[in-house]
Amino acid sequence: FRPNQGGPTLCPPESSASSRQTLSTMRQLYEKDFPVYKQPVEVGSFSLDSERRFFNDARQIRYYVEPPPRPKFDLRDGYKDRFVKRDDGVKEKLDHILRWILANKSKLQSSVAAASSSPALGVDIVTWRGHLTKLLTTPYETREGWLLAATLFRGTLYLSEVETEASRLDRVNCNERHQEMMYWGYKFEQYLCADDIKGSPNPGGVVNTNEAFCTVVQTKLADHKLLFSGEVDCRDRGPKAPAAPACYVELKTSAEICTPKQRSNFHRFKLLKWWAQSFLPGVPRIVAGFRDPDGLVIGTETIHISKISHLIKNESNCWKPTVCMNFCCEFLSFVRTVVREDNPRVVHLFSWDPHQDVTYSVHRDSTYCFLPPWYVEGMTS
Ligand code: 0WD
Ligand code: CA
Repeated sequence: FRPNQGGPTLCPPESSASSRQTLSTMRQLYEKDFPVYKQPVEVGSFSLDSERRFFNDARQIRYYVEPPPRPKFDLRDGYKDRFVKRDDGVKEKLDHILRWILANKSKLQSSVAAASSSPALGVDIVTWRGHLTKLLTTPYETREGWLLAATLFRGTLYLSEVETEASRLDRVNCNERHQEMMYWGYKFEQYLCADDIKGSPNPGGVVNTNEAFCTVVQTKLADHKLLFSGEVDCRDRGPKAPAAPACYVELKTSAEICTPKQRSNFHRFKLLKWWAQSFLPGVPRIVAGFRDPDGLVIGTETIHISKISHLIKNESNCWKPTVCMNFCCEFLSFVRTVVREDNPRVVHLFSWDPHQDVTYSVHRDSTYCFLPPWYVEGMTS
């Protein structure tokens, strides 16, 4: 097998990378050695406040507070009267990251060799961590496809997700039960996070999903220099806490595990997503709250990211980290061979549906354009 065996006219097996039209997502193709993935380094952070305004600082950071051994966290509390939900119909694309880049332009560029062939920013790819998570899990995804818009500007490739019609329908038709369950994750955070380093959580407060603290990290996947940002739930506040991103803690909720079948499903499906999301930025641990069907958390467990691969080893037909990383790496190579025109007004739209190959289409001056004029002007001046 070789990645990307398209139709014979488009892509004979011996065709060079530059003539590839599609990319296969078949798992077997990616069962190779784990690619080099450099330890992610935090290069900055930013905050979004209760009105979703951007700040080039860490004002929204929260501190992890150990839960009691037998918690009784009611995740339904406050859903009706103390919940401010972000308007997810507003598509922010890469805007917050771009604002951060502009605000830190000199810091980023100063670390780059003056060679004219290298990208002006000193990185090959700029995107959200969440987009990379989707790429990592693609070889194992059987339900939801994705659309990723790519634009090459001053030698750097920007990747920004486009909502699929299927996910738009899921979003607008989301039923009441599901809406409430999406709140549970945020409510759990409120039980475990303090706003101040010496403070305590305030479960009586308002949950506002506009608020976010985001880390910006730089790393390298094989020969791809990456700069991406991801939302971080909280940090370790102990005196011996390591430097970011190793001090960060990801918080998750999941249904209680009562049967061997449930445990197996948790390993095979949920841990894949959890691992991919935290491994990428170098967040070392997850604190998971296990809840009953009424939204009551009665136990928590710390899961170390580095131990997940051992946890899943006994599972038959399970996912493999190397497949995830190799697919992501090959996808980025594929995009970089396809997108050659350096132009903020050109978008290559990469599209994937389960059980299909990745394909793409080209769009000029279209509604898919996502690099705003203020960014293009700010980077050019
Ligand atoms: O507009 C879009 N298409 C996207 C916007 C796609 C992905 C992310 N975002 C925004 C989010 O609103 C958030 O501010 O980017 C930021 C987070 O980026 P990320 O860290 O790259 O995203 P991801 O890893 O998918 O999610 C991290 C956390 C989630 O935690 P859980 O534990 O549920 O995975 O960010 C939050 C959520 O807490 N989050 C969101 N919050 C509000 N609206 C959203 C969203 N659409 N997506 C993720
Ligand atoms: Ca979380």
